Amino acid sequence: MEPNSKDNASILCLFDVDGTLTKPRNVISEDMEYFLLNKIRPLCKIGLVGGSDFKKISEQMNGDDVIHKYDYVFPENGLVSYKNGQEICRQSIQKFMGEEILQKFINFALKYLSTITLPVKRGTFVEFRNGMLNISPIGRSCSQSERDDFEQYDKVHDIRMNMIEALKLEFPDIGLKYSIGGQISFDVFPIGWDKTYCLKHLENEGFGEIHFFGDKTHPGGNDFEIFSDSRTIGHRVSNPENTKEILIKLFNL
Ligand code: M1P
Repeated sequence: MEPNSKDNASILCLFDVDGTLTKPRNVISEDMEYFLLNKIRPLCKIGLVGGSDFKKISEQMNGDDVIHKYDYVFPENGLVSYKNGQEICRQSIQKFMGEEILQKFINFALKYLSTITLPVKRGTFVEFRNGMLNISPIGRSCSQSERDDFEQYDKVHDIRMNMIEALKLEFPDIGLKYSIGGQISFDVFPIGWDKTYCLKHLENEGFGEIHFFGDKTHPGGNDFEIFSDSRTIGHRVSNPENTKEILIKLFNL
């Protein structure tokens, strides 16, 4: 497998962060960072697109200078976007939904959560981000082991899927989409504000090929839309080591 474009400068390799470049919730390994910045960046443009906000992405990618290490950085699916170290755009969910509907939605979510009992519950059940709400039945302030346990519990009891169904039923026509991307929560955002949103910022950048690498590429996963979008060449990865292997084959390294 080799990129089809003759000119590597017109290739963008765009990476999901969590599970693709880093182990879930971990910092990128020294080896992986060295490989990307020293072996891949000289060959093509490189970018990141994550569901998390900038703070979390920069923590996972070794600090705020991530915006200088990568040509493009798209936190929150690209609702916040950086190109060549500069912020170029910022979108917000409150602008899209309006305060009244936003509050009805948050109130319903909190009411629903107040009716379910889990093995443990902690705090921060609704996290408000620029471009999405992140809802966590256990609460985002849980410990790593509580987080791991919830993920297993959810696989058996479908806590997140059931809550999403209840939200869909209550708010059938407000243009929202739901995505389970991580271990303890799900994201809620306007339709079209999935990872394909970041492709808007790349339309006039002259790329011949945009290779996307992600681990949650199955239907319902938060990489699915961009992975299957006709504007990208999608690569399904199982972990950071697998991402590296695919890049080695792709560029004949
Ligand atoms: O990047 C994947 C997901 O990572 C986190 O999910 P969780 O805390 O449930 O493991 C969140 O930042 C989520 O928004 C994001 O989609």
